[in-house]
Amino acid sequence: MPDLFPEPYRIKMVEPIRITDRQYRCKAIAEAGFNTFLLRSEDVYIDFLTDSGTNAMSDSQWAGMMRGDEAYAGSVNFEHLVAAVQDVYGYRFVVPTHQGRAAEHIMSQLLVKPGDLVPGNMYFTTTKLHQEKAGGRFRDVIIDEAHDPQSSHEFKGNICLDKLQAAIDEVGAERIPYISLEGCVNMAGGQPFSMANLESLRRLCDQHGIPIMLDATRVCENAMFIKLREPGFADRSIKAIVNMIGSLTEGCTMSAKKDHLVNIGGFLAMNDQEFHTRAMAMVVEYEGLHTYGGMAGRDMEAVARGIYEAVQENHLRHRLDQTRYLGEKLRAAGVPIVEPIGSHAVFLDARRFLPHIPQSQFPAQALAAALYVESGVRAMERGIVSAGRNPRTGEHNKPKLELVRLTIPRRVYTQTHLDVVAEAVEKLFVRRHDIKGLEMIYEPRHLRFFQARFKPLQ
Ligand code: P61
Repeated sequence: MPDLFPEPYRIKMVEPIRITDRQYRCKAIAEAGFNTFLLRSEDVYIDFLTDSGTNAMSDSQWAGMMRGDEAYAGSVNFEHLVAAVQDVYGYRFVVPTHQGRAAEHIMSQLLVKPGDLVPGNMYFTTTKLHQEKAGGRFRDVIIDEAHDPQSSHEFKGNICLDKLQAAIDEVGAERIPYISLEGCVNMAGGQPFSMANLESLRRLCDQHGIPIMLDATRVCENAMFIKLREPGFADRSIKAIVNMIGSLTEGCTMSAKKDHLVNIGGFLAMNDQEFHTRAMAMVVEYEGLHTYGGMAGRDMEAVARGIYEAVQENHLRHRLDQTRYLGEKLRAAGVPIVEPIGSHAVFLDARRFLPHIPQSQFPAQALAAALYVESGVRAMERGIVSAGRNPRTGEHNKPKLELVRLTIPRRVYTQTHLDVVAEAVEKLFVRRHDIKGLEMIYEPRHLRFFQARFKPLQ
């Protein structure tokens, strides 16, 4: 195992977790309709469902919580939040929201018109839903390598400029309200874009007058990959790289529950004054006053402090090394994973893990359920269930990637926990032929993966 960057923190408070037996877990997963989102947290041993809101806050963030100014209007914590965003990201205006999808909602309603096309580097579930609800269509313009789990391209989050140019030629620049650019593309396996790609994208967008809106949810992790992999960035600070990304984009949506190391929070940021004025008018309808959005003062303080912790290089080195450690263990055991190992999670390739289960029988869903029964480890489906249906034809979207995400919360689990997860997956891989497909017996209309229910096929 190559050198690992150790934890740049020590543990001050612990939270007990419970180990259950297989019989108990068989019952629990059946009650949950074979959907790991429907399990009770108390029935989970190691929770790798998500890195969203599951991070451990620092002593400084907790201390900041005690400095919450809960005034309805003009909270000082809002000022701290705005100052931190301006300093690190460089955007002029900030509209606070309770989490990322609320920012996506406001942005989509204000910028996307019926019939518009929104190109992006692979879809994210909530982002695409809000674009569609505003009457737009999403077009995936990520490079082809991103759809190949075995391609080891170092910047699989890159946008293919030829695909984007083709979209512009097809519908005209005036029908493209913005480009949706995500850092460490979640659905592709936590894969970064390169600065060179962003600079070329900027040039193309400038030719056509199209803004770039960043999904900054995991952009600090993206910046660390740029520092590690892209020539010319080794000596730059993460803050400087994030600031450069900010300077090449017109604004962002942010789910602070990831890189910013909090349990709840988000924002929309932009440079355009008119967009800001309209977003402020809308946030009061859906979230709360424009100086708190959907957050308490204390939560804004935790985000403001988290913004600075998120760009600490030692934090990010350890973070990416934890993920790499788990991925390399699995790879060494012959378990099929998405290459290269990404930022926030190791993704199992369910197509190669369970070649006997066709995509119509939800192999990744079945794999996540089986892993829970095997070990009490909770993971998340990221395949055909997550991809939902085409809103026009009603057909299942059939993504090339059929994955199970083993997501690592920040500053929460130890290396031994990672070993336990690796061993559980390895054991399951040995007896993978026993795993059966599933049938969907309840399907919500939108974001179905959260609440869908399944039963095993015989
Ligand atoms: C996650 F299964 N992510 O990864 P909100 N953009 C990006 C995200 O990763 C993201 C949001 C916007 C989650 C939570 C989640 O299909 C799912 O603060 C790149 O969660 O509203 C959220 O930010 C939305 C899990 C969301 C899902 C949607 O686990």
